[in-house]
This record gives sequence, structure tokens and C-alpha cells, in this order.
Amino acid sequence: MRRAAAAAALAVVAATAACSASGASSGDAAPDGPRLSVTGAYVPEPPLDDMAAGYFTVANTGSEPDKLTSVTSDIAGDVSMHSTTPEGAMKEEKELPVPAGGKLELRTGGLHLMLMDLKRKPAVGDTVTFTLRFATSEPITVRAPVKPATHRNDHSHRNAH
Ligand SMILES: [Cu+2]
Repeated sequence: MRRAAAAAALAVVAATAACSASGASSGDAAPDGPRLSVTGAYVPEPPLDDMAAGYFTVANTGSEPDKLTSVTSDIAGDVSMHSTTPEGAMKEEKELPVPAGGKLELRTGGLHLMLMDLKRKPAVGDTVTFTLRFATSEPITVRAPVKPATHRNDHSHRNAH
């Protein structure tokens, strides 16, 4: 009996593999979930000693959406996720969506990380570590180089917060 069951299970696996290999999608196949990768992480050298910004892109090539729920960093006691309103004000976000087949982009003038309670001031040439946590996917840790702040008004929180 056991052998028969195992053989039957194998047959199902083989059929499923053949199905996905041919590129056909079956209605009752389990969705493969989100499939995330993080690129382009960097920290602009901050003008102030007590806060810095962080940017990166999360791409999702999977079939399910996910959400970025929190970020931690080796250099900051507190990391929050912010959006920027059209008026230039900052708003804290509890989570940021990563659409299926799409991207979550943090960039100058838009969504960004805010690093506070800095343990050291990031300088050009340093590397900062970010650990990203998601609603569904496993955490992802990335190394972000510190780059020269090339934009005059790159990220001034002085008046916004
Ligand atoms: Cu901010």
C-alpha cells in the first residue's frame, strides 16, 4: 500500500513538473508567492550628524504581492519608512507595497528610509547594512554604500519633521 501511494505521489509530481515545464498554468496549482530581489541600495552622505536617508529598489518577479513591513540597520537605532507628499512634507508609513510583477522604489524626493539615533555618521566609502522584513517573504539583508550627496536639497528633514 505504501509503495503504491508513493508511486502515485511521484506520478503527480512528474505530471506537475511536466506541466510547468511546458509553460502551461494550471488553475489549481499553488501560487509561487512573491519573489523578491533588492538592488541599488545606497545612503547619501548626510549633512547632519543625527539622521540619514536610505534608498533601494525591491523587485518582485513572483505572482503574489508582498509588503515591506520594517527595516533595521547596523548604524541606526531607529529606522522608519517615509513617503513625501507633493508639498514636500514627510509622512511615516507602516508598510510599503511590493506589487506582483512590479517594483517598490525608494528614491530622492519620494519614498525613503529615515535613519535616526545614529551610532556613527555615515561617510563616503562606508558600507551600511539594511535588513528588510516583509509580510510574506524571508528577510533580506543588503549592503548599501555611502555615496556623496550630489543634490543640494537631497534630503533635508530639518523643516519637514
Ligand atoms: Cu523622511
